[in-house]
Amino acid sequence: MSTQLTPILTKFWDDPQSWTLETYEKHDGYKALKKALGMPQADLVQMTKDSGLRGRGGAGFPTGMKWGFLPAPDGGPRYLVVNADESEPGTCKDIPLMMAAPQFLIEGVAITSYAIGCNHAFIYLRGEVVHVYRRLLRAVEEAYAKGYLGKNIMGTGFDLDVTVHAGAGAYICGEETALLDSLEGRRGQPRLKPPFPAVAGLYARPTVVNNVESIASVPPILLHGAEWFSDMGTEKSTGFGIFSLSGHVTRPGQYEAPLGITLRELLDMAGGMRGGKKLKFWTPGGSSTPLFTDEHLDTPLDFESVAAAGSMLGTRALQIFDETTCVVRAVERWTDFYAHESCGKCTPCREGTWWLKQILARLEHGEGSEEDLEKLLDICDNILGRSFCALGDGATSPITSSIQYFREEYLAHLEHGGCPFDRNASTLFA
Ligand code: L3W
Ligand code: SF4
Repeated sequence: MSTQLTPILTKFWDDPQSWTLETYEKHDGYKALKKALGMPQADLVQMTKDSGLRGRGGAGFPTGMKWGFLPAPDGGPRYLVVNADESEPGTCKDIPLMMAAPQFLIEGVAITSYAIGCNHAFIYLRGEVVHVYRRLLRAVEEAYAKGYLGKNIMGTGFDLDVTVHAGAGAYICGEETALLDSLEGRRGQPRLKPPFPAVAGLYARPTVVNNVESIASVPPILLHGAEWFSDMGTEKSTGFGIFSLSGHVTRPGQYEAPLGITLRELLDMAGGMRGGKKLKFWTPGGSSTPLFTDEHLDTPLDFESVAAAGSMLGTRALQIFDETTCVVRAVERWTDFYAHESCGKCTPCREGTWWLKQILARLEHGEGSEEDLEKLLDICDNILGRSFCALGDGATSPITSSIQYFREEYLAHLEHGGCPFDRNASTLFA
């Protein structure tokens, strides 16, 4: 796998002033917007379709197709909402991108807004990251001052306002319809789909909701062409993406590479496993995606190959765990998170995640029974496909996959009367 074409979005992150508009302009910043404003809007949508860009927020839905779902203009407003509510455990790509090079996002917002006929775009950011909020406000301010946002952009007659909105800090607000409710000032809970936001989104108007990295990828695609992008990656998972590696790796961080790269190759880039230890398990796309093991080191990290191997590419959040980690403890920690973040709207997830948490806690402490494993699987079966949104489904992934690969380790807790791992030997979950 060649990684020569990357980095793109992470190219100048090492520059101490990487976040300024001046630095961005030195790296071809806003040339793509200038080009876009001279093109018919339909051509921009077509170019995005031709590039094969798929949503970088987890689901991988084709971006150009989503834009194409908007109904014909009726004279009323239509909106672009950027989902910057990055909260999936292990996912740390959008926040670093917005901190290091926020203008990629702002330029992408301007191009996308023009393409879909939107004059007011929103960036919905998770509430906890006040430093990112400040950085985005500053970046938007700089873009207004330079005439890249506001009235009559570059003298073309195109007007665009951008509002940065910080939420109150709830994982569920990363679900696009809960995000829209929250943005409208209501409690963030998922809406029934359809109608999809493309038809009835913010204030019941046609709305495109896209992830930060998806939108930030638009300016490079426009500058270099759809074919340049689709030549990277695989046939159905084109282009590049930011892979965030965390946990037991020598150099955790963000690694940009064409889709289809493998964990083995990414580990080479990241200096290998920390302390030369052995890989035990990992998440290909955050904790909502079924676990992989060392068997999957050579699985190409594209949407199709990861799905064929039984998981999901998700947000490319690779959380790496070595042989010193107790998988039951890791799964218990993730399940605590889901139980806490369940919005409570539907019974399978609200009640189910609570029970999963109780059972996992007793197993981890060696107080359960072998029957508890079947109970866990039964509850997961009652959540999966029966919950109102993807949070419920995601909560079951670490449990079912860990029992699939590490049943013996669950049983060892019962035999040992507690966790057989030495907590002090692991740098995680101490
Ligand atoms: C119009 C249609 N639009 C689909 C749109 C839809 C949405 C997109 C994908 O979940 C996943 C989830 C997490 N007309 C349409 C249509 N759309 N059909 O396409 O929709 P969907 O339902 O497949 O997925 P989703 O609800 O967006 C996202 C997984 O990502 N994930 C979660 C990460 C969490 C974060 C975070 O930290 N905030 O990103 C990680 O793997 O499990 O499966 O826009 O409207 N006919
Ligand atoms: Fe809320 Fe969970 Fe139901 Fe989603 S699955 S609506 S988070 S209770």
